[in-house]
Amino acid sequence: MTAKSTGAIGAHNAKVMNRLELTRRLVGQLKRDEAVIGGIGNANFDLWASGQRPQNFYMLGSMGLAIPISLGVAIAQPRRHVLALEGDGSLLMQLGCLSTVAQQAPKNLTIIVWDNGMYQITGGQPTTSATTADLVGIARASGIANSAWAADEAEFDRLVTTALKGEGPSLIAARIDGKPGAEKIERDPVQIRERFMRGLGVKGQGVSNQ
Ligand SMILES: Cc1ncc(C[n+]2csc(CCOP(=O)(O)OP(=O)(O)O)c2C)c(N)n1
Repeated sequence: MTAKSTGAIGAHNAKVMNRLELTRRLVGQLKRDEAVIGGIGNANFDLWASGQRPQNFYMLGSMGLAIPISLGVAIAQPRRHVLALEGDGSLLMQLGCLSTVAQQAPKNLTIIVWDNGMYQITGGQPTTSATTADLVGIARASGIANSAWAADEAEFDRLVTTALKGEGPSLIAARIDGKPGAEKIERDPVQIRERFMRGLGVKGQGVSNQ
């Protein structure tokens, strides 16, 4: 049997959805100043296009850091719900973070994985999730028991609603189409950081500006 024929896509029956639509549905459920950390590229672009909340942070430059950053914020502010939005390629680059999340087990952390089966922004090279790797299976085996593929938009909404109740950590994976992110974000790291710190209420509380 070839690796391809055991492919992850055959391992689940999730509908192929659209990242911008799902991001908007997700943001529409946020009512309590939840922090949202967008991963590099398209995850960020669609988060930006869904409305620029001061509690949003947009990672620039390095793949795989939306979840580690979210874990830190979730530990620092346990009363605030924190969501990480990450692409499949970026998660695959930083898989160890899943077991760290499971070990630390913050109830207030939700991970959303946008699985388009490719490194889209650099030219559409296929990721292993297009064929052999099942990201939900990896998350469960890493210790995040509360991990699921969203079968369709309605189930995505339900999974988000449940996750926001704060019995996490949880991971929701969505298969998405190849539509590029809707808008480019402003690439101003200092402004992104300052706005986020103000949005989280930590600006001016002895946190270093360096
Ligand atoms: C550490 C690192 N390696 C490579 C890159 C180049 N790079 C930027 S985005 C990207 C692809 C990201 O893929 P994915 O997270 O699946 O998001 P998609 O582009 O498919 O939306 C790559 C390879 C980078 N920025 N950082």
